[in-house]
Amino acid sequence: MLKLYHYWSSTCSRRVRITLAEKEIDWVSHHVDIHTKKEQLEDWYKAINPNSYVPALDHDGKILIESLVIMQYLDEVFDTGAKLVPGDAYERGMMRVWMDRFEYAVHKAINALSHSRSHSDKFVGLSHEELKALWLKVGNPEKRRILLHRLEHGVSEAEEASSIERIENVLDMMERQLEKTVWLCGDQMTLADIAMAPYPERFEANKLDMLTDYSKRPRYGEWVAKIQARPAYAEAYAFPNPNADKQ
Ligand SMILES: N[C@@H](CCC(=O)N[C@@H](CS)C(=O)NCC(=O)O)C(=O)O
Repeated sequence: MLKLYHYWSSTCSRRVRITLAEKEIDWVSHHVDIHTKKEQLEDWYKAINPNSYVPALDHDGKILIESLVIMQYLDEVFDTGAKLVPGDAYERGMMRVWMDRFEYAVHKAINALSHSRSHSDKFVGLSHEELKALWLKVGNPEKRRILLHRLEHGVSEAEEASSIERIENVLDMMERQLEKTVWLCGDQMTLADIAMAPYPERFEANKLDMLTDYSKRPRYGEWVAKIQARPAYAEAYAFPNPNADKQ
């Protein structure tokens, strides 16, 4: 059995759900409420993912973490649906270079930007001390340090500016690549494209106008429209917020 521990609106969960849909794989959902209940900080979940992050995959009792690793595992193990990893070793290498950029530049930067925008309601109703006690439970030491630092100092203007600069740098690289190829690694959509797929919607949600002005990067704009039009994207985004009626 294939069980995905995930959160409805998490970018990393959406990457994996798009992959599952593209590959037409059946899966069972275990929704982890990282927002209201903060289940990622509970011991039962830390036994699954010691970093206190979603997603995590349970394949017949074998646990795998890290969304980009899970996506590559799914493509390797399941011979169904689309083939999402290039057969050519160089293209496969480039796919991983793009995935690395999306993880270490885009994901980390949008995390800092979201913290001071759409995620701010996460912290309403909790005192400084209650939040500190929660963040001390975060499994990943780097994330724990960042959250404790943000609790005291917020996200500085300098950090916001450097986060935007890092994302713009990646979008510029995408623009140059997409002038030459239809998808990031050639004529076929690959996991590199899926790894980036959830972020344009995040840029919109966070009103980051400098990242959503497609007249500056028209090829990137076409890519966004193309990936968002895929049925697998719609399927991944259709996963409902189980707490919608309680919020
Ligand atoms: N490198 C990890 C990052 C996972 C990650 O950042 N997950 C976020 C949601 S997209 C999370 O679980 N955050 C927990 C929190 O906000 O406390 C991966 O790709 O799986």
